[in-house]
Amino acid sequence: MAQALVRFLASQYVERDGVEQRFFVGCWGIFGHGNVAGIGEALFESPDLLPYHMARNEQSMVHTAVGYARHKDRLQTFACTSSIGPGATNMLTGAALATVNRLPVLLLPGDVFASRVPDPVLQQLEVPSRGDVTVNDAFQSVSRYWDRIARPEQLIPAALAAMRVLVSPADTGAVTLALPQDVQAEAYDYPDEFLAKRVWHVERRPPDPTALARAVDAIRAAKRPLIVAGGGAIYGCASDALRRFVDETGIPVAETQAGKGSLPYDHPSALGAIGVTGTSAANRVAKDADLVIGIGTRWSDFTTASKSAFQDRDVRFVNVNVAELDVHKQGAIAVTGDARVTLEALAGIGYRVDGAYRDMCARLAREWDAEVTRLYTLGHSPLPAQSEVIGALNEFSGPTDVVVCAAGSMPGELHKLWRTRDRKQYHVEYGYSCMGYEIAGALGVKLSDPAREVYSLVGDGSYLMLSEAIVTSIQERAKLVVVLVDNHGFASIGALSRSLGTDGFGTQFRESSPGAPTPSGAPIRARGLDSERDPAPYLPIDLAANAASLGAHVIRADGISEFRDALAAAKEVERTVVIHVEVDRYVSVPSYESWWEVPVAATSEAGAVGDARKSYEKAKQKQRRYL
Ligand SMILES: Cc1ncc(C[n+]2csc(CCOP(=O)(O)OP(=O)(O)O)c2C)c(N)n1
Ligand SMILES: [Mg+2]
Repeated sequence: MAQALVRFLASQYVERDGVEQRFFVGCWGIFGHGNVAGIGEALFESPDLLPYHMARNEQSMVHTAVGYARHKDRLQTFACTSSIGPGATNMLTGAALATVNRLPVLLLPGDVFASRVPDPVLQQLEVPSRGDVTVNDAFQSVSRYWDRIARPEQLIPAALAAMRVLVSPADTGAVTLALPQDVQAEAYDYPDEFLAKRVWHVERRPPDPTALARAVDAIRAAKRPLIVAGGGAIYGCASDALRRFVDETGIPVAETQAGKGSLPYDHPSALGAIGVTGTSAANRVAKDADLVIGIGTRWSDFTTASKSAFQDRDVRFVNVNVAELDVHKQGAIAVTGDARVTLEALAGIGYRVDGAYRDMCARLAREWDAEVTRLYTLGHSPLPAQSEVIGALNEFSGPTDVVVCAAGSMPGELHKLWRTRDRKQYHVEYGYSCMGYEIAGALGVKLSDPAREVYSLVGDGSYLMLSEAIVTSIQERAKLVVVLVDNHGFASIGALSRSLGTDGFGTQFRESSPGAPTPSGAPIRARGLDSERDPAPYLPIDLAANAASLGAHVIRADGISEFRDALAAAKEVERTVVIHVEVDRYVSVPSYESWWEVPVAATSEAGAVGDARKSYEKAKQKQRRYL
């Protein structure tokens, strides 16, 4: 059965806009008893069908596959094979990330024996009340399609269903086919038609004319329209159509994390990031907009500033989206369709915003750009601010170089500050904002587009969580430039905690053991207390040495000028480089007229929590339902 599966996967092609390509470019894996003899034998026997890539962590290999798929606009991906038990469940986080971000990946966890003869097999979960449950059932909630192949012939409908979902722009995400280890090794006479080349045509679904007409009426009636471009605008390659539409109509454009890069940052209609991590320009325009046109966005709470971004009493929404799940959000006029085709259909509607509105948007965009320059050049000392690291990298990197990030304080700062010049330049995974995606995901980007320099921006916390992909990048000869921004802990959550009255509790990498004396002899007052008065020293972590031990070329940069030199030096190195730079954890980019709902304790002994609760209750009054 596994041999047939490998042949089937190698025979699947996608076609969009006349370009045909293989859908699966290879298979990542880590072997154990649950897959070594089945899928392992099939991959060993036919290396040309589906090239095998060895990973070191199952979560990480799914991130790599997903990073690849995102950079390829969802038209190509990898399969991922794991053993049973821990190897399988290690992929759960990767599966959730793929599904939340609507990115295709095929997961093939090994499973317990369908025969049940050797039960309980090594690593088998036993459920007293159910004979048919294994740990792989946990994938059901994080997969867009899930099946278990208990008989070899079941592979035929399951593999076809898997493909239907993986190539669907509306339904894609993680697909899981759990493969009982005995069934993998069984023989079955699969029909030739099942294994023959099959081309999946990815449609560009046009909008329904009556739905489009409703949208046009709403646009024509708008005085202060705003477009919010999301991931669908990028995956649908809608940038040119978007540019033509806004050149014609003068409608300003704000971008979500996944949609950043839809327009170059200096386009006259570009207002930059929107929402909690938005720019002053976009957030001010959002506040008064009377019509908001979402193009391929799923309206996360960050995009809507927890439903407080759009304050006009009568604001209405138009949603252009391939997914019905998204198209009806915000009580919108729903236009189900491909972003590019729909924008093209909106051309020539004879609408233009008035000059005063356009001038105001242009002024706000100029003011924002000046703020970016200020934050790029703060000159903070003795340690630089993170915004200066972002600025130096932005100015150094070429327009098609890619920046990859996922969690911590950097995604928000990048969303605000990164001057994007190419639609595939900005790769911040913020649907799941998963610590540990940064290096593994960057590896996927590099493999998908080796000509681009790929910069992985990773915090020290994320680095500690998952950095073994450095080893895999060296194995794959896929050079990454990892910018390791060290601030001795979870600066983002520390700042959030301070704003909620809990003093950064538990967010610094310091020695802590309540009551025990520190090496300096002073007692520690509280576990993980984040305060400059805290006597506990930072833990003696040398992440640069760690990176060197994994085989990376390491450069330690002390300050921004050395960081610039390091970037130049890194360009000349052929293998993965890690640039270690320390920043001041207390200097962060402020938020611009936005809010995010994080619930604050209604009762607390700590006075600061009470104050935070009052602010929280006040801010909540601005929340809208947009029904
Ligand atoms: C897997 C995972 N666990 C927890 C979180 C919650 N979280 C978000 S940011 C963060 C700290 C990240 O630390 P670091 O990478 O050093 O970045 P910094 O906040 O210092 O910029 C945590 C714990 C998360 N996003 N992902
Ligand atoms: Mg940190």
